[in-house]
Amino acid sequence: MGKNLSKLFCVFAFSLFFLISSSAIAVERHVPSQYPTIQAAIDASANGDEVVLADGTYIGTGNRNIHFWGKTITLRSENGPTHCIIDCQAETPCVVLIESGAPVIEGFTIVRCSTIGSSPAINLWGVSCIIRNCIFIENAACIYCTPGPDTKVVNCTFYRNTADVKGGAVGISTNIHNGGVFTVSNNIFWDNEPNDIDYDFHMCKSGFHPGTYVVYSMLQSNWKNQIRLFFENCIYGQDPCFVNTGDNDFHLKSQKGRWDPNSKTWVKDTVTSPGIDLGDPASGYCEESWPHGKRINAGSYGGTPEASLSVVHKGNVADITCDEQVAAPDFSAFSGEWQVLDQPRREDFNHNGTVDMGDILIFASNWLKVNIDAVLLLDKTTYLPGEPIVASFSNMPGNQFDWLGLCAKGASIEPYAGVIIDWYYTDGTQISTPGITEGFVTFTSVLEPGDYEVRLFFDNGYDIQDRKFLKVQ
Ligand SMILES: [Ca+2]
Ligand SMILES: [Ca+2]
Ligand SMILES: [Ca+2]
Repeated sequence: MGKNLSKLFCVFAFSLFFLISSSAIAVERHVPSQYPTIQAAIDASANGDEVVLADGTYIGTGNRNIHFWGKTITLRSENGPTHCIIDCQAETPCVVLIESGAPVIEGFTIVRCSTIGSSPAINLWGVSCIIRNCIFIENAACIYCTPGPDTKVVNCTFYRNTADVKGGAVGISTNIHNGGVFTVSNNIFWDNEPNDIDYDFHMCKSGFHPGTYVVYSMLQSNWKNQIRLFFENCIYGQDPCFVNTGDNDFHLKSQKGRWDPNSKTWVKDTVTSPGIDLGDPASGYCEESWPHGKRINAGSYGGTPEASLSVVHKGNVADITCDEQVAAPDFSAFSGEWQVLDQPRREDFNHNGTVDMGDILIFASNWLKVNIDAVLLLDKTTYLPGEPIVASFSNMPGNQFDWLGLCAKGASIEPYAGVIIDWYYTDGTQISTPGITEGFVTFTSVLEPGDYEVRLFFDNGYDIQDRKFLKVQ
């Protein structure tokens, strides 16, 4: 073997050893099958490990007042927050993260942590932590945070939490650490006392914190931006349409369907939550079941196969990899999911609760299709009453009866009688011309001040292909 070749071989062998050994380092530690408590599993963990909790309710010593000891690990549920509950029974804090490590906490329902005036459910001190897909219910303050360099609370639901002074759901301070950006995105806050999120200004005497950003979230109160606390692309005071708060079912209602964990089926509602497709456009939607609207939902199930279905038919149902074509990688992902389900799966295309022959047929009918979404744009987002609304469209299929409709924002998708205020075919008339794939129509209805949307449809159909919101004021 030549010198260079043997050197190359050594590099290859070393790389292979490193790959194998580094993949062997990360360990899944299961509670309660391998470790009796959450703390026992964390104590045994090294950086990179995952502590995975089976469905169940976790109470008592070792399952509250959990310390991460500065470890960068993931603490997650096996099957999402619906049946994985950490109940602190009004005792000391659930989770304490202090000063080091960059852990992830994912997929729990966290209830009854602490009493008013004591520690909150999760106490962060200068830690770059990600908390996602969690539900916080009836805690005495949920998250008290001195943000680390990059701290995120993503896709969580906060319901009926209470703090003694400020921030029933999330409180922020900067008293010790030089914090970084704290991002609170894609969340739903509802019925928290005395309010959803707030700054503890008494604690802001030292240190520097560039800001907390609350983005793409639903809040009950109409917040204004203030020093170090900024709200962007949020909606305020609108009912999130939870399925059943009395039964702790925080799935969002949808006329297209939402997962019912009791019957393990998809169920259709008479309303559609405004939290569906509300999340950050930069957040990944691809794990959501189709129709996902090509946008992540707000709340605890956003970005998961359990996310409630969108009314917007963007993308292709069989494009599991979300790369705009149905090809071998999609089949590879699909064939791995052939089974009866007790959890929703992206691959259950027809939403009947199993990945089966019906889904195979849907997959086959979409095989090798390349997707190009129809696109709708408005000339403005805010109009005066009576001001023309110009809606342009492109990538349309050119059917004779492709059409555009104007209606109230969030109006029912069925029945349509009385919902559509004004409509035109793509030729701008109510007579129609075939072969038009791009162009514009102008709505001239005099609208009362309020929130509206324009919807795009194919061939006299009622499935929304794209929509844009507008305000008249
Ligand atoms: Ca969605
Ligand atoms: Ca694909
Ligand atoms: Ca199916």
